[in-house]
Amino acid sequence: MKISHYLIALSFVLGCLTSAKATTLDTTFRADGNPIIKYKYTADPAAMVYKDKVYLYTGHDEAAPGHNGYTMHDWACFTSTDMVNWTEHPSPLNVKEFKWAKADAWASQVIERNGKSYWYVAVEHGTIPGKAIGVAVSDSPLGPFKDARGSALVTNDMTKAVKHSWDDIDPTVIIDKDGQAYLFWGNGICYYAKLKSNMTELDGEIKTITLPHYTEAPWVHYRNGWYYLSYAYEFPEKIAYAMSKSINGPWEYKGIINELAGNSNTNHQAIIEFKGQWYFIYHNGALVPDAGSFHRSVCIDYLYYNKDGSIKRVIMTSEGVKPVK
Ligand code: FUB
Repeated sequence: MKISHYLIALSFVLGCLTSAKATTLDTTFRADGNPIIKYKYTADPAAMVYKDKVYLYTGHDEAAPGHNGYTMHDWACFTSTDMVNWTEHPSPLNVKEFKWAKADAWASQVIERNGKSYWYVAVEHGTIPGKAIGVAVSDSPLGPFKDARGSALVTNDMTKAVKHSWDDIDPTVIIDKDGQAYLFWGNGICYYAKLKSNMTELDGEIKTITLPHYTEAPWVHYRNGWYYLSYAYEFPEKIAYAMSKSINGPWEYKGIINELAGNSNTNHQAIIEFKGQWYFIYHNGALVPDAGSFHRSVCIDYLYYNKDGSIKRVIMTSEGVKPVK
């Protein structure tokens, strides 16, 4: 091992020790390119812009070195006003908050409505075999978040489109211009359903969307009259997308926007606009010492559109993005 590798590993260990403080204190850092967080493993980014600030929520990969599987217990929250200087806040949510769940703090998304923040999560259900979707609520996007229902919002016995038990993962929520909220989710098939205005109950039937080579990780965003549904494509995952003039479709497949993320089977994107610039936030497996599919790290690069509204292919970079004013 080269001396530089020792130094990187040492800084990671020191970073982990420092980040232990992050459970009770805010920790500030400046992202030095990608991955943006270098002192712990972060995955499944979801981001929200709220009151001139970006809130970045991530999962937390804690698998033992060499372990071939996810070990994820809590979620993390970071904020920034320029996409480069970040503050990590004390973890606002742990899978233990959901008494009906038994494990697995998988992918999630937070959205704000009427001054409350709603955090949709995928976890393993304690009594209904399979993954499930829960929702937590808080008066602040920094938490603390409390289980909003005391039960799962979606369980595996409610969805029958595919046979495996982990199809109810990767929730993403959008509130349409008319105020109607929609939940999209799914592994192997993309499900969606309306949410009641209380944001904690489904409103009507669960529908499916057929998308080429759909794996998981749907993310829906809106720009200039178009709805965009991006998702993880094939496995190992690239990110592809479809466009529609209506949130209810039909969705037209438009192609791949991100190639395989380095050293990770998954890629899991979030797409936001902040201060006039669009960002593609994803994870790769680039951070030593244990980099890989179960030790992932969040990265940020720019996202650009063509004149017709289609999305240009993302260029993943080591340098990342520059501070935005
Ligand atoms: O982090 C666990 C799972 O890996 C997520 O739910 C998927 O999107 C993939 O990133």
